Amino acid sequence: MALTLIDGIDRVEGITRKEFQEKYMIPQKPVIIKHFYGANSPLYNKWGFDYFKKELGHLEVGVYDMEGEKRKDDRSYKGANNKMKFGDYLDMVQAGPTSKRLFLFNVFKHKKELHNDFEFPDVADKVLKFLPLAFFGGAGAVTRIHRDMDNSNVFLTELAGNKRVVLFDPKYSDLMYRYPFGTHTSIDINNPDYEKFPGLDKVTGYDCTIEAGDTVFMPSGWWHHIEYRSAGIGFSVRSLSPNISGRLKGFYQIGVLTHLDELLRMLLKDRWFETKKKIAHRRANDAIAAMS
Ligand SMILES: O=C(O)CCC(=O)C(=O)O
Repeated sequence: MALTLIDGIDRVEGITRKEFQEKYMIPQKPVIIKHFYGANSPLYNKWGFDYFKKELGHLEVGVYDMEGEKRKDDRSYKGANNKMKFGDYLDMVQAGPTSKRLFLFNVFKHKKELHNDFEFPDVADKVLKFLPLAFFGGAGAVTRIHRDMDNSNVFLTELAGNKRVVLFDPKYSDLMYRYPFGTHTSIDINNPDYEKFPGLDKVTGYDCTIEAGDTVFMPSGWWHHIEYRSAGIGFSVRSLSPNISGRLKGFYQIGVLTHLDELLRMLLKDRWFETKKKIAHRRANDAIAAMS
């Protein structure tokens, strides 16, 4: 039986600050905004595969491929296991399906002028304009389900191609078997194992597709799973959580919890992962019991 996913995310265009704050930021509700940066923005008209190939194609990048890798269900993948020229990588993703993804490659560091190509619309406060991120992937690539460690709101814009985005409210974290000390889970949203993870039966997510020109607003702490339907380029800007406790949680997760997790993994090895699994299951069982 498939997970309960609904197609209920609002789609808007030309939203004002007041409307965005009232309907989406304050209630922390996802929304898809068409041409968020203005239809004439260079983001939509200049940034694309050809542009990046021409400007940055010569650089060597670290490409990540999950195949053959030991799964690290309870944490982020921090390293890239293949090196290649950025231009060759872009040719490869355009040529056909590939699970190879490029992340942690900072195009803005190599081409500072890119910062001048976008003006973040005045819809949110505490926008981390200095920290834009770019994501590249081929058809079939998957960004496995996670929440962002810094607990920020994310404005993820598709610049080329299209991708499936599945979102879950953070209120379901326990029922989704979130590992403690982190922002990951072992659940597979396309093949839910209800015997192992019975809490999934009580979870409802949002399922949508974003096309080139769409920005999905993923509120602070929302779980996201992303599937590249075609070769794609994504761009994201973040803003701090609208409430102080959300911001503190982000700082705590990045500044304390993640380091403690590394330390305990080093000291206890596999026993640490087993302990985390037990805690995740205990929390899920408590959440299920509280609902019945
Ligand atoms: O588009 C992607 O590949 C990943 C985006 C993402 O996970 C994020 O913006 O937090």
